[in-house]
Amino acid sequence: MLIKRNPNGIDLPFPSEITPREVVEGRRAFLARAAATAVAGTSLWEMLQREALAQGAPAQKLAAARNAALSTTENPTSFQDATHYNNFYEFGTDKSDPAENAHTLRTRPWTVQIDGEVKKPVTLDIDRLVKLAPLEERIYRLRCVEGWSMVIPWIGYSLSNLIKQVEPTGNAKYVQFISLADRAQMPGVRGRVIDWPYSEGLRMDEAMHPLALLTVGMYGQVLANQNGAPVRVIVPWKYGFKSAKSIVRIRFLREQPKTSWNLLAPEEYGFYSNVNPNVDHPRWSQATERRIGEGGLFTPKRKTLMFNGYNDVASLYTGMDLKKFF
Ligand SMILES: Nc1nc2c(c(=O)[nH]1)N[C@H]1C(S)=C(S)[C@@H](COP(=O)(O)O)O[C@H]1N2
Ligand SMILES: [Mo]
Repeated sequence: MLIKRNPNGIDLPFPSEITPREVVEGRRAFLARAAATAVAGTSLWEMLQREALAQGAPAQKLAAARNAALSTTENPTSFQDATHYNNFYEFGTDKSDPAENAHTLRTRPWTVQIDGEVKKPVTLDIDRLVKLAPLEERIYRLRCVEGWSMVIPWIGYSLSNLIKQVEPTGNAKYVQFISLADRAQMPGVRGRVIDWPYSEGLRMDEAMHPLALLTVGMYGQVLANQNGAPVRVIVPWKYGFKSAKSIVRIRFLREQPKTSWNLLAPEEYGFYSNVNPNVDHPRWSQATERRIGEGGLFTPKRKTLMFNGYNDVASLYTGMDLKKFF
């Protein structure tokens, strides 16, 4: 079994580089889970194997130059929070489910099929996709429609780099992102929460905006499985659910694609879903947000900013009624 070297020969961090605090917290969590599953009848051997897969194997480092111009100077959320408070329904609906279950996701081999209204359709191997353009680190705010936010140092390149390579035809008006939906690897897909596969989409000009990030890493490493490995999009001016994880297909379309949350509750989740403090969700306000990791229940909430603070994108929507096209 490979422990310190991956097949590409890139050096991996040694266990000694893991901070004692993480080790202590990890061990405490492990013991708690061990106690819980011992009751459920799982053998200790099985537990240890699962644990090794989940966190024992050190993550592969990924080098990227910081794009300061496109990065917020706010303090990043801790790696622990960013990898243990997740929405990834393919692995369960609780915030802690993805961290616990996503170790079964196999991210190699992996291909992304790119087709539809393009002159050069291609099925790209993930290792080629990663090298298509220079990787950048961008520290973005991520605002979930549920009312919380994080600040995450993502690694990737502008999605426009990939789009230009496949040469969209004049008919390409929308881009659809389709996530993996494999019952064998994803326990959540065995349930009917969503009409799988998870699907999201952008208008072509939104997808071409430099801020739209094709994302392959975070915190100087490859993406954690629970954050959408091996490749996802990050669209920082939109609610988090627009940023599809573990993408296997990108389609260029004439018509607006059907998207998962919009199909499930069209009056609650619009196709655009730009972060907008002036348009409330039918069941709650969107005016404020809670920054994950920031104090407790009594810490005042932050004001949510129009377009999540990414005012550059406003020109994409001139003349549009953003209350109607929410
Ligand atoms: N395939 C897929 N992508 C998804 C989701 C999901 O359930 N499945 N959840 C979305 C939601 S609601 C949010 S807020 C972000 C969370 O990303 P993070 O866990 O990396 O912070 O992923 C989005 N992408
Ligand atoms: Mo979300």
